[in-house]
This record gives sequence, structure tokens and C-alpha cells, in this order.
Amino acid sequence: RPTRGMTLWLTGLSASGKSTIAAELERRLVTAGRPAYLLDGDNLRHGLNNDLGFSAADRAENVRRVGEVAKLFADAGIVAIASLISPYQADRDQIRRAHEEAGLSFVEVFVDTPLEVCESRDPKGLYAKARKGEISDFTGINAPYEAPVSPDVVLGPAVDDPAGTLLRLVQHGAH
Ligand code: GGZ
Repeated sequence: RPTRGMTLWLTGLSASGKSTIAAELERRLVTAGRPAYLLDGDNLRHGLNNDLGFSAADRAENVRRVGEVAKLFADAGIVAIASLISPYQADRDQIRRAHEEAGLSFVEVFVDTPLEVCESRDPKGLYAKARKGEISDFTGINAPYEAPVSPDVVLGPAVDDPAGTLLRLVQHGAH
């Protein structure tokens, strides 16, 4: 039987570690011979989504588009790994519904790194700018983040090998 694709959707704050976990998971899946493709929010904003900003409406459209692309990859038998802040539960739910309607697995992964930790990392200096009021609508500071109501997986700071946790989930099912 052909390998089924699926979508792993990583949601969490800026600097929570989503992209790092997603890239490591993609690498380990491909190494294991399983086709996988990373859809990173920050990257896609340079191309497909370069017309979108950070209003609630633009974020909803950002999430919708990446969700549709993920669905196409999953339908093609690829493990789509999406890494977006995707701060609104309603937007994430819509992507799950679209996958379920197409008979494709959707796994909502909450990268649950506390705001204080993300802010102390601040790799791009964006939190500092948001605190100074130089960035409006910055998630966690002056824009909302709705933590998942019923995530399929929670990856907190105490999780030892987050990419490995997701790798095992893809390889051994449960979904
Ligand atoms: C949140 C912002 C903002 C604002 C720029 N709010 O950590 P990063 O820097 O490298 O990745 C973040 C990225 C967020 O894009 P997403 O497509 O994941 O967001 S969403 O799902 O909410 O549409 C961050 C940077 O863009 N960035 N301004 N105001 N993050």
C-alpha cells in the first residue's frame, strides 16, 4: 500500500523552537526514507505570502494558504511539516477540518515554550522592539496567542528529544 502523507502542524510563539524542531524532524524523516517537506511560516512570507502582514485577517489568510499547501503535500504522500505561529484556534481548526474532509491526518503540535523563555532567547531582537513599541501586533506582547485547546502533542521545555517524539509518532501511527 502506498505511504500515506499527513500534516504535522507546529504552533507556538516566536522563538519557541518550532522551526528548529520542524527542520530536525524533516531531516530525520528524509534520512529514514520517508518523504517530508518543511513549510516554514517565516520563509513562506518571503514568497507565497509576501503580500501578507500580521493583522488577524492576514494571519488567518497566511494559515489558510499554508494549510492548503500542506494538504496538497499530504495528498501526494508526503509528510508536510508546517511551522507557523498560527495564533488563532479557529484558523487551526479550519485546517484540521479541511484535512479531515479529504481523509488526511492532521496532528496539532503545541510547542509550549513559555513567553519568558522565548523573550530571553530573542534571536532577532523582535521582542525587545515590541516591548519598546517599535513593532505593533507582536504575538505574545501586543497581539494574542491562543494556546491549543486540545493539542494532539505538547512539546514543553522538559521534552528531551522533541523531533524524536514526532518522528516516532509519524512512524508508528496513533494517527
Ligand atoms: C509575530 C512576527 C511579527 C509579528 C515579524 N508577530 O520568530 P520568527 O520572527 O523568525 O518568526 C516569526 C514570523 C511569524 O510568521 P508566521 O507566518 O509564523 O506568523 S503567523 O502564523 O502568525 O501568521 C517572527 C516574525 O515572523 N515576525 N513580525 N508582528 N511574528
